[in-house]
Amino acid sequence: MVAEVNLIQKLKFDNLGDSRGHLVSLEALKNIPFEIKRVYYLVGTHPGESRGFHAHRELKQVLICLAGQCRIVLDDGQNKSETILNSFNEGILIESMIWREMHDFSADCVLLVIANQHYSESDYIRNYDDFKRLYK
Ligand code: T46
Repeated sequence: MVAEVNLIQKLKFDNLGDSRGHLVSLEALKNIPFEIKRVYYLVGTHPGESRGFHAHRELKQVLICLAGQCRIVLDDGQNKSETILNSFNEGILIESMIWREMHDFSADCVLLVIANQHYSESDYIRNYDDFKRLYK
């Protein structure tokens, strides 16, 4: 029997907050395991809309749900794993060549994404059959 691979790489960030509230600090090559070249965020995703449905050839990213929640599905071509992101001090690392889908966004979801590369459309693999072919 082949062991199931868990593709979810969780990152836990220290909460440096105090009686005034929370504070989380993200630093390249410290609690973010790469040099940071880009930060973007997804807000106001409409209920019932899913996002993603692509892989990246080189890009690595960390996803953190600052508010609300969403469900992330990762697929390496052989294994599928999923997790709910719903904590401002927990993230997941997505390595390159992982197919990702984002589902079930709550109306208040704020999804922060930290990336190790600038935006490049040529880094995207947006067709699942192409992804499977490249994976082999
Ligand atoms: C990912 C998941 C988690 C840019 O011009 N610059 C950017 O930095 C990004 C991220 C996107 N775009 C453009 C490309 C598209 O025309 O914005 C448009 C929407 O992007 P996309 O449909 O790829 O968005 P999602 O939410 O499906 O995926 C995004 C990221 O693109 C992707 O890298 O891993 O979030």
